[in-house]
Amino acid sequence: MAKKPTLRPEDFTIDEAAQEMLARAEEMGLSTAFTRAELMAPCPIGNVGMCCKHCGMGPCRLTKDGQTGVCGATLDTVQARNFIRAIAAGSAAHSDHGRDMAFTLKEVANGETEGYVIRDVAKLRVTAALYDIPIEGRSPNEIANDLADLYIAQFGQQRGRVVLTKRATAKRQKLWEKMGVVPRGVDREVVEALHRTHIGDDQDPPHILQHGIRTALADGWGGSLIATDVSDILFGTPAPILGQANLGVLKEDMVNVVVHGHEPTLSEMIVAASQDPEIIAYARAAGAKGINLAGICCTANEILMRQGIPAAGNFLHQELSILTGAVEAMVVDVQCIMQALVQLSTNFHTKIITTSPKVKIKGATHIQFDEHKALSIAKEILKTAIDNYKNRGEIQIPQHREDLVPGFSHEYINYMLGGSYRSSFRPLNDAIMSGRIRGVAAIVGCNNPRSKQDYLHAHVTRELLKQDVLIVETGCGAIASAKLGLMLGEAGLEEAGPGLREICEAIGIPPVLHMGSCVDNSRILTVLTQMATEGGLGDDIDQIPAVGLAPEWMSEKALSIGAYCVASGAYVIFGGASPIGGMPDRVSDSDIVLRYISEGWEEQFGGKMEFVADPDEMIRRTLAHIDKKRAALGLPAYDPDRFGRSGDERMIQLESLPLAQRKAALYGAPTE
Ligand code: NFS
Repeated sequence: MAKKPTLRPEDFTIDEAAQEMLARAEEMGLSTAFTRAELMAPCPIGNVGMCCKHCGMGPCRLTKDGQTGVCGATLDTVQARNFIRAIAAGSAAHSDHGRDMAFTLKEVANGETEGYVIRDVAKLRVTAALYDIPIEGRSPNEIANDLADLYIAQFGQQRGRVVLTKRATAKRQKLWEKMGVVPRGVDREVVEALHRTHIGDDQDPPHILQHGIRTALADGWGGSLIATDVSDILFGTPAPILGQANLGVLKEDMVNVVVHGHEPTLSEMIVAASQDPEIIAYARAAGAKGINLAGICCTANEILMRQGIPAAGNFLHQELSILTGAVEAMVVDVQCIMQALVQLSTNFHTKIITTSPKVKIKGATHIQFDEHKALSIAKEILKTAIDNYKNRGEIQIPQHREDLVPGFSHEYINYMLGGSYRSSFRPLNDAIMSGRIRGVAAIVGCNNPRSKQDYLHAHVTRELLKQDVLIVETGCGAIASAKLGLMLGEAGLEEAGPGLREICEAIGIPPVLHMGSCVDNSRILTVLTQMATEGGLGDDIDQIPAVGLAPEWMSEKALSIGAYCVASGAYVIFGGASPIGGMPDRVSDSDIVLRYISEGWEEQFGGKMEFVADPDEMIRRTLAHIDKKRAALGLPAYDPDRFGRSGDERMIQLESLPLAQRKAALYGAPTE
């Protein structure tokens, strides 16, 4: 008899909306990633990187001391190969997204597209000037044409260096040159990673891993940064805007269209089409009040931070949104899209519409997106969704949603700290130097049904907030905090330590800053670089009291992000199992690679990568690292009692006291 899931919805997720939908799935006898994960134990050998399946002589499972593959490959070679193949796939995914954006910019500049314009001319000019592209007296289209050519060239470039790497600190660039890891061209590094890991090639683990760094740098300081730059230029650099998150954003009386995936070229056009009077009239004629758009995964982040379009949820919410029965169409492009959506949708009226020339799913409706006819295609997609409204069956929309303020691009953070004329990172650096802010943590990455949805994100975020750590977030981690209400000033502030709270109140920001999608981890690199160049926190990223965490990671993109952050000088902690963890208790030396990417990489790059399953241990290591970096900079040790006595919270407490006591508390006991 087939095994049945035994876990309850509350074991699978901390999100009440998700629990409600999982209960509905159970009632209807439908499987989800949550139940499939329970029933499918991961292969214990592949799970820890001890299986080589790169040629037809295997797969070789190396589970005994000294055992090698048929070709003689040792366990550390196999693990290093597996690891950099994952980095290469992640780097390829981000970078291909960046490439698509660069081509769209070129087509927009040439007037070949339908519906797009260059919305952020200021960012276009600033970005072009970084590469000495002439800007004075030239039209935005002329500048954009040159910038697009330069960016497109970075992918196929064979020699030299990816030009965006010059945006790192001077010290970091020199280190990369010394270590031989400056990426030459984005595609070249990914191809070389595949070549080197083919049977009979690179068989020296540190040498293999060094190329993993180079491939990841081609992502972080190449493909991803290009994706962020061009998205901002075409669709606007994000600034704070009010938004909402969770399944409760779906509307009972409207045509619900969920956009899911990654590239804003599609989702932005669907936003534009949904506001077209012709489409609104079409929806009304179908008996709905209008069209309601919502996002899933990083596409959600893209349109949330630029347009305030609500996020229906993060990665594990994709199936749950269909389970509401209220989604007329789920429109997908690339990455993080579960094949299970199509099968699940057959139990409802929901249409799964694929749009990318790169992604089709058996059984889905394919309406191929093309930038040249973007608006027309977006309208066609919406009409397909509207036509489907009449087919709705019984719906159940969980009434859970939270407000948030996303949109903290590095440009906005710079501006908010000093205004238009004095914009700088000085106040942030000062707050860290004084100890009001203990340090910074970037909490990013996916959901993974192998751990309770959002629990690790939430726990780590909340505990670090209490310790006066300023949090920046992207990707599905950001949506987790958004659903918990941590990204709205007052709500989030209640959870922040006193010093952090004081700073957030003074500047008027939430203590958890939403910085965008996963490719926008490039924004975090930019912020850290600006902090390093501002002065007072050393002269490179590895000196800043900052840590990156991906508590619920699952995608290869996350590994690429982790590797480029390490190469940029950051300490990166992944939650859950290590893909190269080995079985150190059974097979000696099966953790050589794991130790190398921690101790070895730290020696070389000042950053290190670790996999830590226990969330409290993640927090402990984060704080220890931050304090170590503070001490190395000669900053005062963090003291939670020193600050937080001038913030709003303090004033509210004092208001309840009689005047004399209030004065004494504020100014000290009067001296006679
Ligand atoms: Ni990042 Fe975005 Fe989410 Fe993970 Fe997937 S959506 S690119 S990979 S699951 S954070």
